[in-house]
Amino acid sequence: MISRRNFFFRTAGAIGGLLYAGKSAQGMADEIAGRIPVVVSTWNHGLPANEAAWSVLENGGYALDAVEAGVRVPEADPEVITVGYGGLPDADGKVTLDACIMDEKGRAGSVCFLEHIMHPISVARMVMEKTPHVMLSGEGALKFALANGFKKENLLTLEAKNAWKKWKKTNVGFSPVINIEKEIKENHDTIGMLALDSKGRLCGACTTSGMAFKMHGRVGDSPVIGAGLYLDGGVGGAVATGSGELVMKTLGAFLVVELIRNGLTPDEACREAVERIILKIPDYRKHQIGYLALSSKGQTGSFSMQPGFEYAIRTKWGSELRTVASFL
Ligand code: SD4
Repeated sequence: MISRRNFFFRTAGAIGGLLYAGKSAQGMADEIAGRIPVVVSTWNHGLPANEAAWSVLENGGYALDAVEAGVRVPEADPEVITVGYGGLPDADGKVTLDACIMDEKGRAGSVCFLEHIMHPISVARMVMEKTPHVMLSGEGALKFALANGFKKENLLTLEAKNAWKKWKKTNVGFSPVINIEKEIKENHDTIGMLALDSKGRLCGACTTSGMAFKMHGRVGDSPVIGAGLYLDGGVGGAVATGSGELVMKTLGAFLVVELIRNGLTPDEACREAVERIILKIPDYRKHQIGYLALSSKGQTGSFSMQPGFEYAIRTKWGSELRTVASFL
C-alpha cells in the first residue's frame, strides 16, 4: 500500500519548482487567472518547440496553429531521437510515427503506425479537419497524406540506423525503461504540447516515434485520444509521456482532465493519475510516466513516476524549463 503521507512528502519538494522562480508573484497570479497566453510542452525539446508556438500566440493567433507549429520543430529535428525525422526505429528497423491533435471544441484527429511522413501532426490535423474520422493508421494514413500533398521521405538517419544495428547485436529485446534520471543522459522524448491563446482557446498536440525497438505494428498511447492527449476546452488539457502501455491501461490524459473537472488542481490531478498506475500496475517501478496538464484558466501542473521528467513553459515573461516532482 502507498502511504499518502510519504507520497505527499515526496512531491512537496518540487512544488516550489512549479512557481515562477524569482520571476514574480504576478506571473503566477496571471497564470492562474488565465489573463495570458501560455504554452507548455514535455521535456527539454519543448523549449524550442514552445518558441515556435509562442510566435503564433504572441500575435493573438490560434492555439491550434500554435501547437501544430510547435511540435513540428522536434518532428523535423534529426537530433531528437524520439520524434519524427531521426526517431529511433522499431524492431524491424522502420520508423513508425504516432500523433494526435485536439481543439477547444473537442474535435480530434490522429494518425498511427505512419511511415515516411516527417510531420504526422499536420496529417493528424488534416484527418480532423477534412475527414469524418478521428484516426487513420499505417498504409491508409500514408495514402491519405500523399493524396493531400505530403512528401514521402526517408526518416531513418544514419545515427538511428546504427543505434538499431547495435541493439540488434545485443539481443536484449525490448526495454521500456526510458529517461530515468542518472540512467539515461538524453532527456528527449515524446512531445506533448498544450496551449491557451489570448482568446482562451485551449488546444493540444502529441507526436512521437514511440518506444525505440518496439514490435513492428505496435502503437502507443500518443495517438490515442484520452491516453496520450485529451482536453476539454472549458476544463483543461493533459498530455502523457513515458511507457504508453501503462498510460493506455489507465486512460491517463482523460483521467487527468476529469480529475481537474472534479476540482483537483492540475498538479494534484497529474499526481492522482500516476498514483492510479501505481495502485493498478504491479511493475510500475520499471517505467517512466510523466503527465503535464494545463487548465482552461491557465494553471499548469505536472507529476511523474521517476525523477528526471521536466517540462517547458513559455509566457510573456519568458521561457523556463521546470523540474517535475516524482513518486519514486
Ligand atoms: C509511447 N508514450 O510510444 C510513447 C513514448 C514516450 O516517453 O512518450 N516516451 O509509448
